[in-house]
Parts: sequence; structure tokens; C-alpha cells
Amino acid sequence: MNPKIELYGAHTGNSLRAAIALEEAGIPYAARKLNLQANEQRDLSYLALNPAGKVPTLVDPTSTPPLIINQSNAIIQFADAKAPGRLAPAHRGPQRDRLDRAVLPRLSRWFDAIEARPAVQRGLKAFQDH
Ligand SMILES: N[C@@H](CCC(=O)N[C@@H](CS)C(=O)NCC(=O)O)C(=O)O
Repeated sequence: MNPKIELYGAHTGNSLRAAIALEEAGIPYAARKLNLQANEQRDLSYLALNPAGKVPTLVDPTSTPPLIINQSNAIIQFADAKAPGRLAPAHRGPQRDRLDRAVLPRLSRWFDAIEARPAVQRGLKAFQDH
């Protein structure tokens, strides 16, 4: 089996929007849940992936060398690039330019409008606390 993309996160807005973007893009991933209260984000093994000790972090082992992405906005851009047209219009134009500048970096606001979508519900479950 091919190695899977891993998304390290917790029940936080930044982790959830990264998970939702992967779900919307149809990218298979394994959710690796960190317990922030237990300071798992400060474990040396995690700091090697994200020296700031923050979630989320995406690891794509299918890239050579493996791709490690720390910022939720960058993870959203990664999902958009892997599945053009699923998160935003695929082709450049006024609508796409506006999304790049405004909507993609502010996906948390956008979620209110799309909460009922199955992909969003799956993304929200990825880092559920219980
Ligand atoms: N700009 C970063 C912010 C990441 C961030 O602040 N994550 C918080 C949770 S939302 C975190 O990991 N906090 C744990 C800590 O600071 O120990 C992103 O969008 O990914």
C-alpha cells in the first residue's frame, strides 16, 4: 500500500480547516491526533516536523524528499493544488484571483456557510475530542 499523507492536528480551528480542505479535495490522509493539554506538540519527534510546536502539520511521504507543511493556509493551498477545481475555480480569472487573495486564507469564516457539506462533517470528525 502507498504511504499515506498524514495530518497532525487537534480539535482547533486551524487543524479542522486543514482537515476539511483535504476532505473537500478528496485527498486520503491519516489524522494524527495530538493532545495539546498534554503538550504532545512539544515532543521532540513532533518538533522535528514543526519546530514552532503548533498544529496542524501535514507530511506527504509520497514526495521526495517528504514534504512537510506547517501552516494551515499552506495546507489548504496544497490541497487546492493537488485537486484543481474542487476547492476553488481551477483557472485564473477575477473569481480565482479574489479567492487567492481573500477566501482561501480565511476559510474559517467560509465554514459557517458550508457546515452541512459531508466533506466538512468528515473533516470536523477527524480531530474530535471524544
Ligand atoms: N498560523 C498557524 C497557527 C497555528 C497555531 O497557532 N496552532 C495552535 C492551535 S490553533 C497551537 O498549535 N497551539 C499549541 C501551542 O501553542 O502550544 C496556522 O494557521 O497553522
